[in-house]
Amino acid sequence: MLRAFIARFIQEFLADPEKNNLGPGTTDQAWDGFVLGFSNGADPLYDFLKEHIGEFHWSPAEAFTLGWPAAQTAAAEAHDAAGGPSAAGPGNPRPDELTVVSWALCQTEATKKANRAQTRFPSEPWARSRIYGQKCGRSLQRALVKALASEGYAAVAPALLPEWTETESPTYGRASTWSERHVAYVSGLGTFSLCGGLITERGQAARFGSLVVHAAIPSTARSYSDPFAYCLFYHDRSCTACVDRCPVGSVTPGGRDKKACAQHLESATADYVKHEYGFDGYGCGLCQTGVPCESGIPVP
Ligand code: B12
Ligand code: SF4
Ligand code: SF4
Repeated sequence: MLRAFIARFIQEFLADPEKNNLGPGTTDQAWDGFVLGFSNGADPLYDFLKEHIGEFHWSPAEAFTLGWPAAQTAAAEAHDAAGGPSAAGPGNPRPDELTVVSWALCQTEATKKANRAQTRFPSEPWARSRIYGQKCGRSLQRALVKALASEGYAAVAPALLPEWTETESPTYGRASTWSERHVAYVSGLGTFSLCGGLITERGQAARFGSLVVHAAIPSTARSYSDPFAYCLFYHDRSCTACVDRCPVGSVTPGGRDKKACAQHLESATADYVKHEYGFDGYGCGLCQTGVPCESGIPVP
């Protein structure tokens, strides 16, 4: 029942042009639908992520406990306002009493088409989706936390916590305390790829969000065991399209140079976006558009 409530909530949120848009000066939609997955807070893969990425990566229980004071206040306010059920529960629930809700917001055909035509810098809609689409995604996270509180379920959006931070993984370099892609992977949404993006059933051209809710919701089945199952390069070496799309050589069959990507993204594209499109932003995503995994799973 809660699954359906969450899916309906996201659907209705995205159907509202006041919320789902590419920012000032346009009425274009930011996101064209979504893919949704669920995983249990006690899934052993969350322990694996601590070994794999670094001890700093939060388990769902750690993230929930960090956000609990604010979640409790929101739940109490929702209770007072609506007279509905109160989100009762301990501040330190058992991991198996928690569910991670993870979603991918899918780029529109117009944004993908515009980015396909680019060879060095992002198209305007893609750059807008990075800034204003992200704003929409964050509003969705906050609104869903509030809606769940009104239903009596305390929830926390880990990536929005003030404690969330980027840091360095001993093995993988630039990382963070809550990796939305890894959470999506655990929640059955898709697999990693040669260029690093997560490929979902709607492809790589997407942005991810998640929250941890104090409720037991059945997990989404992971239809893969190989973490790179949906990428053609790992499947049969038949594709390296993202290597060719990257304007700065960040993607190679031997691995990725995250620093080259970050340098291009955060410096060169920021200057370009300001100069060409007139707003403070950045973006790239050339490796996620004009490639076989852009809009679906390319592996037969
Ligand atoms: C730091 C960061 C960056 C850094 C580093 C990127 C990186 N690869 O980690 C920089 C600035 C370079 C960057 C660039 C971009 N980013 Co960024 N970024 C993040 C951020 C804030 C944190 C990522 C993180 O914690 N990574 C953790 C490390 C460990 O991840 P990793 O190195 O990729 O993990 C590898 C290993 O785990 C490995 N692996 C090996 N063996 C195994 C085995 C198992 C079992 C598993 C599970 C994994 C695994 O596979 C992974 C892929 O190679 C997230 C937001 C968030 N909170 O998650 C967005 C995020 C990853 N970025 C995103 C996007 C869209 C972009 C850009 C396209 C920029 C843009 N918007 O135009 C580019 C794409 C670059 C690329 N090729 O992936 C999206 C991802 C979309 C997608 N389809 O995957 C995210 C999730 C933001 C969002 N909210 O949607 N980003
Ligand atoms: S473009 Fe090809 S090699 Fe690159 S991630 Fe997509 S399927 Fe894999
Ligand atoms: S986001 Fe751009 S710079 Fe970064 S890996 Fe992809 S194509 Fe290369």
